[in-house]
Amino acid sequence: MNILKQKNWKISENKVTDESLFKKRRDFLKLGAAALVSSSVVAEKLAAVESVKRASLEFKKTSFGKGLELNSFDQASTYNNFYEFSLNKKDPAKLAHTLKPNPWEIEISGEVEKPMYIDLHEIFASYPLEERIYRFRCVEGWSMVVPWIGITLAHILKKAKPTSKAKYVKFITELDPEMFPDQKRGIFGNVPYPYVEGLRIDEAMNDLTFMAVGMYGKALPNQNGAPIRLVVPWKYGFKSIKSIVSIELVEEEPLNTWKQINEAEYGFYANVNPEVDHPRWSQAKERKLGSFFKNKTEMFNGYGTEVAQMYKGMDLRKLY
Ligand SMILES: Nc1nc2c(c(=O)[nH]1)N[C@H]1C(S)=C(S)[C@@H](COP(=O)(O)O)O[C@H]1N2
Ligand SMILES: [Mo]
Repeated sequence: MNILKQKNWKISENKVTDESLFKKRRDFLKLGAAALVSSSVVAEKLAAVESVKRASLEFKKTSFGKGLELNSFDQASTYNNFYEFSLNKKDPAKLAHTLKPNPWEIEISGEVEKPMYIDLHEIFASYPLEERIYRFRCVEGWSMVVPWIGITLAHILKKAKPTSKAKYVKFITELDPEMFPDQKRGIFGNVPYPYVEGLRIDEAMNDLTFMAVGMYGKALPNQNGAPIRLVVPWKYGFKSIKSIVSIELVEEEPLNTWKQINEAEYGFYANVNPEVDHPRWSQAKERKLGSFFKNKTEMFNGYGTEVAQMYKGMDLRKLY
């Protein structure tokens, strides 16, 4: 996404890149590789090694997304928005080895009868994982089709028993500058961290709302939000927050990061809508990764049957 409020010098990533490549070189040497030609070769080899290491998952197939043509694993795992690493979409795949997804806990707090910490292993052990093939649409105008593996968010929330005051759900990404190089830069970073997102409680409980722990048959690559990230397929991609450590049930609408950065351009709801243009570009069409032609954007990204009733009576031009 474009960050208008920032000057170009803030976007320079040289320092971060150098540091990360240095560490990567060390890691790679630990793996027993010799004769390194250049740091970019190291980065690429390391990324390859990491993708081989991803754990295979057991899951059941579902009918979600039947008939859609999948994007390749390569496309989905090398073209990423993950600002905690970089603004450049090719970089997270090379830099995300600093993210340590194990061990990992999610805190569930706020308006719940049973506040708790859930260990990621519990999620793997206590729920049957399912695969859901969803369309995914970034607000920037690109899209993809991904086979996610995970469980519904409703499964997790019900465990903590939301009270009647729980009107919204607030999600927070891990804050750890050792894992996320852009967080080291504090207020000079690209985004105010930690990254925050939110959903209305009925959106959070909708059966489409998914917590992914894997994709393409295996655990999530770090750059796609390991070990656990949200996937809300009828909303623009920035709602699908990565590497979540906190889920808080709250009474008031939480201020999500992109709305905080630029409210005129990014709202709370962020439902995919071909009729509401971004102030700087049209949303009428989109380009699927890897395709030459553009397609028409679908209202609610094609999920209107499942979600349109939640927005009855709302002015979706104002509540964008
Ligand atoms: N924590 C965090 N979550 C994030 C982002 C981010 O920068 N940080 N980018 C968002 C945006 S803009 C998009 S399009 C998707 C990209 O997910 P992908 O890399 O798996 O395609 O992640 C979303 N979640
Ligand atoms: Mo995005």
